[in-house]
Amino acid sequence: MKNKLFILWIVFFCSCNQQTHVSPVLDNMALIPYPNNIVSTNNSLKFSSINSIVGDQAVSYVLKIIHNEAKQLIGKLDVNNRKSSTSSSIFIQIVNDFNALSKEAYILEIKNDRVIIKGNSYDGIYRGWQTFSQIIKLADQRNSHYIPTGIITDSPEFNYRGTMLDVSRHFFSLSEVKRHIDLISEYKINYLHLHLSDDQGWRIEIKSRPKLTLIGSKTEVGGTDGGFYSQKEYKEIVEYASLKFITIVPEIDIPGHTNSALVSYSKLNCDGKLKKPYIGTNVGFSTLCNNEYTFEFLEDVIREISELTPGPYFHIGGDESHVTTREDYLDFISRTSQIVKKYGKTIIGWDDINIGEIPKNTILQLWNITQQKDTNPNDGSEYQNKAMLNVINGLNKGSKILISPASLMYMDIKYDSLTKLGLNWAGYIDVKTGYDWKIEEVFPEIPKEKIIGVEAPLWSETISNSSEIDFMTFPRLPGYAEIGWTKSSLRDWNNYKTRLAKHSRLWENNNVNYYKSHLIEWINNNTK
Ligand code: TNX
Repeated sequence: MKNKLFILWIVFFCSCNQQTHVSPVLDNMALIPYPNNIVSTNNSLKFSSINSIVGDQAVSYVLKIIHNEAKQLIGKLDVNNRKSSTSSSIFIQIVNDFNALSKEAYILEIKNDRVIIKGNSYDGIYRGWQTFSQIIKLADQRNSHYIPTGIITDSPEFNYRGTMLDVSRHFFSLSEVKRHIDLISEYKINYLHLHLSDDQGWRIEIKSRPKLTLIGSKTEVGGTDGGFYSQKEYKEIVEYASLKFITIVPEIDIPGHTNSALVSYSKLNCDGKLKKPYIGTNVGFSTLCNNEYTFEFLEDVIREISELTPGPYFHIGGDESHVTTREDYLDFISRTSQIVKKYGKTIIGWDDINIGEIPKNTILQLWNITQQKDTNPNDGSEYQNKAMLNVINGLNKGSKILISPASLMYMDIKYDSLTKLGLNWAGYIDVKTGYDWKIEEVFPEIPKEKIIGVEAPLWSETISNSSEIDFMTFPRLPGYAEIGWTKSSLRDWNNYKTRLAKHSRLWENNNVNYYKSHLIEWINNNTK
């Protein structure tokens, strides 16, 4: 009897002990995007015992960035310049000897007394840090000082995992853009495309063309005040994003979607007269005039923006130019492409630009897919919308493809018929529709090596503040981030939705206004 009691006591003691010390195994954590390889070692690390960040001179740039973030997450940390790991530290190291195709590849090793993050570049080390920081944020709140041990060896499926923010239909302030960068960065998004001009407003200072901001920036949809980023502010956005290893892609949409330029400079209009400002939401009614003045103008714009932009891409739009003649459109695409090339950037354009003379490495952004099938006018066969014909034509010209199908990836499309914000021209996109598809199944015609990645655009006809940006972005964005990062063979809706459910607590902690889709059994602070 005494023995039995003793055993019972041991069992009781161990289970109590487990409650305070043992966290879930590493491969069960609700990580998004899910890493491509996790080996759990079934121990735990008391992360509050970490008291320093260690690395040598070669990593000092990224070490400083990580230190700044880690202080907020873990608390005060010392920085030590050393070439090897010590206990109670996060050790970061550049290694050239692991076989990784991507500069974002990393190895994250969580031991019971230390953390080691390795990459072959700063980007990789930072991605490893992001995974570690998500593990801490997801750690069970009742057990918050412990996280599970193991080794994550990870690298992204696609090098481009982007989102787009339309700052033209509605203008968003510098702090709203920074907030958005913070939130998308949690999911390893690495490109932010800014739609800087459209009919309703011009949003970036061009020093040689001051009327663009004096006149063209003043309006936005609905008649409220617009705004613009000074060159200094734009640089601040670029810099802020770069600290999270996010590259800014600027877009100046031509030759259509240009009313805000046409209200600023009369010579851009073929009749020489200024247009009236536009605050509605129609598309396809404006065009630049195909004349020499316009090309001098475009050269000024492209030169100034390229000089402010360290990233490799310049987006020239090219969509829905319904009132530009085909001949003029072709001139616009070929001449503008040459200007972009002259300033050292690679062209991205909406898939419409495939018909133009485009340089070999041009990137076509596949967008025009709705949820209905179209009929091919040539032979009556069914095909999956105009965009597929555009993309196939572009592939034949040596283009690469950025995947942004409206019916699956547009974050301005309503979740369902009851969603107050958003549009529904491409159907409805609830969390499952947005996540539960595979690029190779939806677009079997596009060879994988021709796909640079994915981008989820957020158009802003109906969206005018941070809370509305959040609502359309979450919970869909994490799914797009995972489509871009995680091998499709490892992705599964049922598994994903249980992981996603645990992210609501992270959003609530940051006051993120997310759509509480009934497809997800949300786990939040109040139910903990
Ligand atoms: C189509 S996507 C557009 C935009 C609109 C969007 C609304 C694209 C290249 N053009 O001008 O804002 O639909 O969903």
